[in-house]
Amino acid sequence: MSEAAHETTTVAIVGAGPSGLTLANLLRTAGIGCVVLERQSRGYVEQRQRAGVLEHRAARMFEEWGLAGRVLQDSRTDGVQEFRVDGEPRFLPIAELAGGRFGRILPQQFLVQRLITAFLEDGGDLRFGCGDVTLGELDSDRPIVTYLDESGAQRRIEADFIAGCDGFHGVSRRSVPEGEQTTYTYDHGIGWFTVLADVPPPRHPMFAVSSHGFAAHFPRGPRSSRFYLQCPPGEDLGAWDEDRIFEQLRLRIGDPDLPYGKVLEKAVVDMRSFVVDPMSYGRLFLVGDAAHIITPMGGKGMNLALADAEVLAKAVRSAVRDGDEQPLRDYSRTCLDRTWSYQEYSRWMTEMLHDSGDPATSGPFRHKLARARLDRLFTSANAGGLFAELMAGEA
Ligand code: RFL
Repeated sequence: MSEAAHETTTVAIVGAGPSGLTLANLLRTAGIGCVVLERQSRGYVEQRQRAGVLEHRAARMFEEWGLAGRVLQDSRTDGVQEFRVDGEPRFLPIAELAGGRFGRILPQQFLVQRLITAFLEDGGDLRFGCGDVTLGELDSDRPIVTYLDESGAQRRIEADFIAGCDGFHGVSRRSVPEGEQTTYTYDHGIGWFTVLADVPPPRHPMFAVSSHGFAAHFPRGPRSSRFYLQCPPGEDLGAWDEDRIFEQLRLRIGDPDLPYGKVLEKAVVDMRSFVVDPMSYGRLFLVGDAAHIITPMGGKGMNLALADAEVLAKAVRSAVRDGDEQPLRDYSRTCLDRTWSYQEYSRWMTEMLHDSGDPATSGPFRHKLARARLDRLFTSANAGGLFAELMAGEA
C-alpha cells in the first residue's frame, strides 16, 4: 500500500468555494485538522464571479474568529438601499432601520482569494485539481474519501467527518442513499439576464421597477457593475446584444444617461429554489449550495453557505474538544431554520419586485398588491424595519 492510502484527518472538506474555505479557516483557527479537496485549479476558483454582498452576521463571524483583518479589508459598507420606482429614486436607510446592522460589499472572488491565502499562510492543506472524488462508508465512524490527484494517482483519506461543500452539482449530496432525504424544489417562473460590465458602480445598491420590468444595479469593485434584468426563464443568451442590454437598462432604471461600458460577462439564471432535509447523513454534513439553492434575489446564497460553515465548525469543535455530539445532531435543524427564513424573504422580495414591474406579466391585481407592499416599506417603520433586518442579516 502506498503512503497516501493511509492518510487520515479529522474533517475532509470537499469543495473550495465560500463554504468549504470558511469551514477550513474556522477549523484551523480552532486547531482542528482538515484537508480541502477541490476539483478545479486555484486560478479558476479565484476568478469565479458570483455574489457580492456579505451580510452583517457573516462579517461579525469573521471578526469573532479573528479573521476580519485578512478577509474584510477594503470591503465597502453601504447602509442604504435605493429603490428606483418608475424612474423616481426612493431610499431605504437599512443600517438605521436595522439597529446599526448593514451588509458589506465584498465580491465573492475576493472573499475566496482571501480565504485561500489565509488558510495557506496558516499552513492549511488545500489540494486543487482533485478528480473523481468519491465518498464512502458514510454511516460508519470512519468515512472515506478517494480521489485522483493532479498526477492521476489514486488517493484515499480516512476522516472523522466529511463536509460536502461542493455546491449544487457536486458529488456529496449524490452520495446520500436514495430515500434518506426529502427534497423541496420551486421554480419561480422568472429568468434573470445577468451582466457584468465596466460601468461605474451606483451610489447605492439599486432595485428598479417600472412597466418595462425589473432591473438591478450593484457595485462590483471600483469600476465595474453587476446588472440583473428580468427576462423569461430559459431566455436565449444571443437575444441580448449590447445595444439591447443598455437600452433596456436605461428604460428600466429610468436613467437615459446611464453610461455604456464593456460587457465582461453575461448569463441567464433561471430563478429556482432547492432544499434537502436533513442536511446530513451519517458522518457526512452538507454545507451551502450542496444542500440548498436560493434565488439571487436578496443576496443570501453565499451568506447561507457561510452561516452553515460556522454552525458546522462549532459543532465539530464541540465533538472533538468536549466529546459533545449534540450540536452535530442539531446541525441540520439549526441550518434549515435559517434557510427557510431566507427562502421566504427571497420569495417575498421576488414577488414584490417582479409583480410591481410590467402589469402584463403579473396581471393587474398582483401588480397592485406588489406596489402596495413596496409602498409599505416606506410608510410603515415596522415594514421597513423587518425588510432592513432581513436584508442586513440576523443579529
Ligand atoms: P460553490 O461556490 O458552488 O463552491 C463549490 C466548490 O466545490 C467544487 N466542486 C468539487 N470539488 C471536488 N470534487 C467535486 N466533485 C466537486 N464538485 C464541485 C467547485 O469547483 C467549487 O469550488 O458552493 P458554496 O461554497 O456552497 O457557496 C455558495 C455560493 O457560491 C452561492 O450560494 C452564491 O454564489 C449564490 N449567489 C449569491 N449569493 C449571495 O449571497 N449574494 C449574491 O448576490 C449572489 N449572487 C449568486 C449570485 C449565484 C449566482 N449564480 C451562480 C447563479 C449571482 C449568481 C449569478
